Amino acid sequence: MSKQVEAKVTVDGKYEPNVVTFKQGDQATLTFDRVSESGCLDTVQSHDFGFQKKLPLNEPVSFNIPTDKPGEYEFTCGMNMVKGKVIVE
Ligand SMILES: [Cu+2]
Repeated sequence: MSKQVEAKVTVDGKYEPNVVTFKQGDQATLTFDRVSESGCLDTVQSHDFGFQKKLPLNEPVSFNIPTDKPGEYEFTCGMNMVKGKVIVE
């Protein structure tokens, strides 16, 4: 059985943490919680995972993260300025 795991990233002018790690095969959820207006982080996107979404203030938004392939996957703000990383190992 694969394990269900959730990683939470607080969005407060940056991503905290900006690196999250999942194990291959886990049922992984990545949740962003934007808690301040600071910065340009009202959109999160990932070309690697193929998502782009608005992050309403204080309303966590979750994504299912595929973990079938080990590697490093990037997510960024809407303008590719602030970056974070998902590691599947
Ligand atoms: Cu930005």
